[in-house]
Amino acid sequence: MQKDGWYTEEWAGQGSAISLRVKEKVHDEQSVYQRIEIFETETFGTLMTLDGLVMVTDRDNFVYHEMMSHPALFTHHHPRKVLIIGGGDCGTLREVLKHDEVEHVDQVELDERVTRVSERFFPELCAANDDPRAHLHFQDGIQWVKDAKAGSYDVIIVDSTDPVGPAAGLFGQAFYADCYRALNRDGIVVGQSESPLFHSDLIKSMHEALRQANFLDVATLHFPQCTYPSGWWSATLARKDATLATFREEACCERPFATRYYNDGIHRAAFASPEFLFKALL
Ligand code: AG3
Repeated sequence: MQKDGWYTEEWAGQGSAISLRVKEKVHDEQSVYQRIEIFETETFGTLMTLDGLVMVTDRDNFVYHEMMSHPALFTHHHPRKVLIIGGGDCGTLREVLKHDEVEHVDQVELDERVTRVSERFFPELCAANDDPRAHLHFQDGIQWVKDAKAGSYDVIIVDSTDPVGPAAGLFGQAFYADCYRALNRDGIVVGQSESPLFHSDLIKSMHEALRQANFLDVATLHFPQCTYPSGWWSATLARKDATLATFREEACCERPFATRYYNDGIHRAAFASPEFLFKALL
């Protein structure tokens, strides 16, 4: 919602909202799937919303995109083949491609318009799109995983919108069972899992669904995301046949690329469970 120079996302049922002061709306279109709007804000750079919900701002997207990618990629012993479901703004893709071991990334986004609009308004997030390892597909991610060859991916990253509409299926057991099959022996799936404060029921149901899909270990990490509901966000990881408690610490400390949020200390700290969440997940 835009009113009196402010863009506001009201957080349904939570009696709270985020507002950003906007200079102007620079793009507005209705794609086949959703309304895509771009605003220039006063202090958060460019903002993209989908159906009125904040997806990306220039200023804080690095936290989300780094935490959706590096913890999983530094936990897997040798991530070569990566699948990104959603992720149309390409911020996650850019982080994944920072890893030299990664040989091939398939990104499967339902709405091609999100990527085309991002190429224009978030060129830095799309800077790696021409990398020969990156393969962009515009189709349904649920079907893609269903059709994927067994054992064909090392890491699957589900960079989705909230669990409503077409994204709802990305949080369910049937989809996780397909991910399990599509993953290699040591494979890891990671999905954005909403706010620990507002959506702990969802996080709990994801844990249950991932365990039912046979994953051996499931863990949730959390990080600040000041423009998403409650300002606090999470990602939930599941690993096929090993624990998520250890990661390639040396490789992480010696990474040859820059990060702005993620490092080894953040990796360890992000998995520490707040007491209420720990109890909710028992
Ligand atoms: N994916 C997470 C979006 C969820 C935000 N929810 C909300 N604003 N109500 C964003 C895509 C970033 N690549």
